[in-house]
Amino acid sequence: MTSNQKLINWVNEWAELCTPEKVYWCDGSEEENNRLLGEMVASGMAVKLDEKKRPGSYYFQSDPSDVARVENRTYICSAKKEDAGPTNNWADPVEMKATLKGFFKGCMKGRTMYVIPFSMGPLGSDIAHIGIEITDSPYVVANMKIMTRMGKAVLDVLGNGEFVPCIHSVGAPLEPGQEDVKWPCAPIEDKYICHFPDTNEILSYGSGYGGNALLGKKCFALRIASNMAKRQGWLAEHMLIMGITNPQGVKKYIAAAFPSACGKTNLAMLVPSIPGWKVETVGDDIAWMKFGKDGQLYAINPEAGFFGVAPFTSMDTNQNAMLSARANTIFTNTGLTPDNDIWWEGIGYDAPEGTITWTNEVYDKASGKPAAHPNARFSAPAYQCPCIDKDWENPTGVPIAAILFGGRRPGTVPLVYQSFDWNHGVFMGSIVGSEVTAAAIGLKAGVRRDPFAMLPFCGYNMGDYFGHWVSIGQNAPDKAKLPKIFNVNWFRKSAQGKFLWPGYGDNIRVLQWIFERVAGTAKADETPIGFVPQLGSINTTGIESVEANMAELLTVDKGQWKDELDLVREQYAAFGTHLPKELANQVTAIEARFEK
Ligand code: SAT
Ligand code: MN
Repeated sequence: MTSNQKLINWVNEWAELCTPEKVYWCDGSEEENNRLLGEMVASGMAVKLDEKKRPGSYYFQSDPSDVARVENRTYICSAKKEDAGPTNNWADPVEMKATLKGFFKGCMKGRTMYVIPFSMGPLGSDIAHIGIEITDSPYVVANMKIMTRMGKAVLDVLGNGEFVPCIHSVGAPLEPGQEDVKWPCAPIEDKYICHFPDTNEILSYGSGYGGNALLGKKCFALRIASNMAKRQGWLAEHMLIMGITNPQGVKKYIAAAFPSACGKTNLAMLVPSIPGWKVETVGDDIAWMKFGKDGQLYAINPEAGFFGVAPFTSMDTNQNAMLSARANTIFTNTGLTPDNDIWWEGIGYDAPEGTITWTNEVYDKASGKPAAHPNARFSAPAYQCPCIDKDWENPTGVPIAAILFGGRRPGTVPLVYQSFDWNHGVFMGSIVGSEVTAAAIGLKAGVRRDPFAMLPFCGYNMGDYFGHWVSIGQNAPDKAKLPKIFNVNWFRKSAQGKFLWPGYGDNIRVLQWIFERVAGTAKADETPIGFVPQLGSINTTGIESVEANMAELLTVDKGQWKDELDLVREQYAAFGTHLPKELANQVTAIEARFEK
């Protein structure tokens, strides 16, 4: 299927080490997809869902130990430890390769080695990149078919060019006669998710779960791509991309980064609550951004599908996600109904009698055990999204007018504010975080910082990453055309602990203010932390009861910000000499503005 000798040699080398029963090159066809899914149904790995209710869709239950990304088993293997920085696990690349070769030796015994050529981004786009994933998991093949552009067409575009080598095994060789399990994987202490930024390689062993196994996503499109982007002067970000059209038909695109559990997928597919406004989705998770010839920053969504959290997704909370998953979708670790459909907590109706849980037991609400694992997922093709943007596959990308950051902050942070300039915006990205209660993750209560929502995904020293963002602003071909930067906070609470802002579809009102700031029309007050909406400048028509909350939603409190900046100093101290002075300066500048 290819004459790329480097690729052929590489596949042969790994086949020799992993000793699969056979090697199969994926062509990406429908026929192939149906055949593999059919084989998985026959072997008991998958359940075919009801063809009328959920056409072309399949259900999987993972091993109970293999349900999420494993951050403590995830490594950045740069030559120098310092280049991984204080926020990543580091391992020596030579030692780690030797360890992994031990694990990979014979690891595909009794299984097929699939070779998956895939493109992150529209085929042939200047912003796109090609990877080849080797895997022994047909589940990975079926998911890569949804989440990326994959198959023969990618090899044609690749020709004799360069690719990012991605090697994956579930780490469960089969001895002759040994019966396979439903979800093969290795025990936690044998799982390794390793990135070699100096050679752009990815080696993943022991897990079949999404972010650990679909190597195009977090491993390539964020951890390796962030390294490539730093070297080449572009941005690989954990951001949604959406188009917003106002009632006059003017359209602007924004990119936005949020830590998990802030409703990023919901925002990307928002149904506006005010008439005349329209939201369209380019991507819900990752943005690759490069300057175009016209000096604007353009973004593509490197993915081709949504790998969304199922629980609490419903026709009320996110109808566009529900409709995206109406067919041709893979569901993992949800509940399964007796009539072969899926069910999960918060889907909007009660579980039918006889629903099976993700651990394959009969669901009993009274037991307190959920039907769906909290991290149960749907893998749905993006083209099925009713609000998919017409330019979502445009190889040029879409021009980004604004960048948003946000987190869950019950106090301190106003509903929305705008940075004074690029570096101040980089500062805002660097202090992104969500408040956690002590109970939530067993840590001290406080703000869990997640800079740029990239904490588990930045493939190099986070301090240098901040510096890269500063340099993007410095080296912009036309500084006037840089996106404007904002921070939003849908989660501010009153002294009584009540949310002050309704959220969901009403978030369009905040997006309207942002849209109009970019257009130069919305009114703002200059505060020490940035431009905050003037009272009355956020559209509250139809939600008049919220007007009484607006002053509190927009408050910038000197005492709270003193505490915030103390915490930022603590956070910044970890980066030592890698912290750009431009960011340290922001802290003193804000303090000075408060004293004026
Ligand atoms: O867990 S995944 O990396 O597959 C998805 C996510 O974290 O957003
Ligand atoms: Mn994500």
